[in-house]
Amino acid sequence: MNIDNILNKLKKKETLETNDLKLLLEKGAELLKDEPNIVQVTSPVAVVGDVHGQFYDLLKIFEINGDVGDKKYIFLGDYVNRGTFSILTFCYLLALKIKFPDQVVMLRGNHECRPICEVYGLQTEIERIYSNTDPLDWLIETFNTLPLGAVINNSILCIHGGISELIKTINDIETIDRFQEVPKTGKFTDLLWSDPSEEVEMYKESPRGAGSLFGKKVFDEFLEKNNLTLVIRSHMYVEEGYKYHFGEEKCLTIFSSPKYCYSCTNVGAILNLDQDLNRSLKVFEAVPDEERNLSFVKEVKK
Ligand SMILES: [Mn+2]
Repeated sequence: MNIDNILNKLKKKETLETNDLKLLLEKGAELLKDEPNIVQVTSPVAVVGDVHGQFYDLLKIFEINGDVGDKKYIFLGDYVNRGTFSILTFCYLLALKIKFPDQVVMLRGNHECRPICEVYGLQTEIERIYSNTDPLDWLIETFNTLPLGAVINNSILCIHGGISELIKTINDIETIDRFQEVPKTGKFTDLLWSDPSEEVEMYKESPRGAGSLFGKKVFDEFLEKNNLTLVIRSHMYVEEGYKYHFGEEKCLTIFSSPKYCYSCTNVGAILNLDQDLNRSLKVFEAVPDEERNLSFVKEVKK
């Protein structure tokens, strides 16, 4: 498999043949499975939130913020579903990971999970493009190897969702068996599903039906116990692309799907951290609808 050829193909929005797709996913999984649950990263680094199959907007991120190869990136998960180009989006990032293993960190989001992909778009996309749903099985196998978090310079934690009553220390994340489907409850689930809430002090059941809401009190305790200055997470639609919670700049949501679902009014954001961890947020608008070419999508197979 020639990774440059694959990257060029994907960038041109060409559909990968099943053989190439399978090889790419296997190679990616091989690489990801050797990473720890929490990947250690040193700055400078850029952090990107949910991209949800919005491939044109993902390419725009690299255009406005610099390519992998010149720059290190952490992606917070939710690569698939909602948008039209889930396979392209995930495969492109995975191909970059294979080409530049030390410059790309890909975390698992709650959408990288079979039941969610059966309902919110990925399965339908596979049925439209390929003659059977084997690619879904291969994708899920690769999702099951994605790491759960990253720590930047020993002081900033990146996760998809949030903290958990069951997780007191970062070491509690290290002990999770992540090579499986996202369970319905527990530490693993909370990391991928939880949200901050100004309305609660401690923990409360989440209206999402998985994970929990966590309040300022438990969040501050978690930061202190783990010597952290900031938690960066995504998972939540935010109109401005980013949002600080709890009236301070210690819990940050980054959402990177502008015009979410091609219908919302939000902008996307990414965070750049320089060598000394100075933060700069970059906000961007979606690629206009008329520039999104759908002609490569094959006809529905009868
Ligand atoms: Mn999510």
